[in-house]
Amino acid sequence: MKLDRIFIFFILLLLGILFYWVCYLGYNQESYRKQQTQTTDPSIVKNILMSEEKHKNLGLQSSPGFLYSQPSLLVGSRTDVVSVTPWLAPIVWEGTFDSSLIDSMYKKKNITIATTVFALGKYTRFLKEFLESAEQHYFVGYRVRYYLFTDRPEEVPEIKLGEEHYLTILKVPSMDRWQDISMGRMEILEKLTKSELASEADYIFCLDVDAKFYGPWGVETLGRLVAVIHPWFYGYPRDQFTYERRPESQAFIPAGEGDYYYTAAAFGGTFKEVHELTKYCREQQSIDASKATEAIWHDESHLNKYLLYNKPSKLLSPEYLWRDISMRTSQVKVIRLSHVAKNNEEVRQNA
Ligand code: 5GW
Ligand code: MN
Repeated sequence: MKLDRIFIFFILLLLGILFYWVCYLGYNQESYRKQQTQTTDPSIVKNILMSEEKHKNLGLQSSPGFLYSQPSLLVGSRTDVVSVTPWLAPIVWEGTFDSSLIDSMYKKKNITIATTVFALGKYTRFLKEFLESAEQHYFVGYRVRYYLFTDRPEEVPEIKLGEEHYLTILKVPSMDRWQDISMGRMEILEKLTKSELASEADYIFCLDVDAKFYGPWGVETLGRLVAVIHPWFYGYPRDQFTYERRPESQAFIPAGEGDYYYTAAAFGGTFKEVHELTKYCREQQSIDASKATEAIWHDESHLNKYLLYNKPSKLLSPEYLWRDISMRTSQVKVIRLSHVAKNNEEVRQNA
């Protein structure tokens, strides 16, 4: 009788363990299956992507009912200038685009434009006019993040920024020699375009600080790799461009080669492209430096070589970086950004 009870007790215990084991196994398999479906179901992945990246992945879309002038295939609004390169990149001049149309298309895309500017030594004096005028004309209505590199943060003026425009001040060590500033700038841009900041913006422009905006600079300038035609040489034959002509420099461009002469005072594009460009310039400049060589126009010479063999996807006419506001020419109908007059001897004395 006693033995029977013990036997039944053991049977029940065994059944209990078995039941627990079956339940546990079943639960585990269930959760395993759940995990599998979550990570392998492509529609879920796609849905997440679509909701976050929808606007950015789609091409430019215009809206039904939005009216604008009919584009013509027979009559161009500009006949005095060329508005496409031989590799079919647009050259942006006033009159070649409809800003209300492109604004209506880019407004849907929720884009951010990073903008870098360097103000070392006495160049901080240009900041007030540069930033104040930018706030009047530069990507008004779009999200802009300025990254200002300076060795004198205390001299950065208080500027009232427009809606969705932000300014980050980044302190850098002082540099006196132009060679160091020129190469240091490329190195900083190379790092910035590879940093986590790259995920905070869609496009980047790198601009000189000794400049002032006088007219609109907007989404017509956006592209994969964007170069600006230098305001002095646009009518010149290529052999008169101030390319580096000495073969001992990495920036050497042989006679007979060349498309346009680009300025180093303004360039841009996507983070990936600007990273490649600035990395190249920094590398070539340091090879030159190791041979005690310096290209004739520093970073601009290397930038021109890069852009000769890595064609920009969009070119901006000299409207986007003019010589001087008091100078006029018939082709430049709108001056958007112009160098300000500066006393080189005075501002370049950084000591
Ligand atoms: C520039 C030339 C010689 C020595 C120093 C400089 C310098 C350049 C400087 O002391 N501080 C400085 O911030 N820069 C940065 O480099 C500015 O952003 C400036 O706009 C840019 C290019 O130098 P620029 O404007 O003097 O060159 P150019 O060819 O437009 O006259
Ligand atoms: Mn300049």
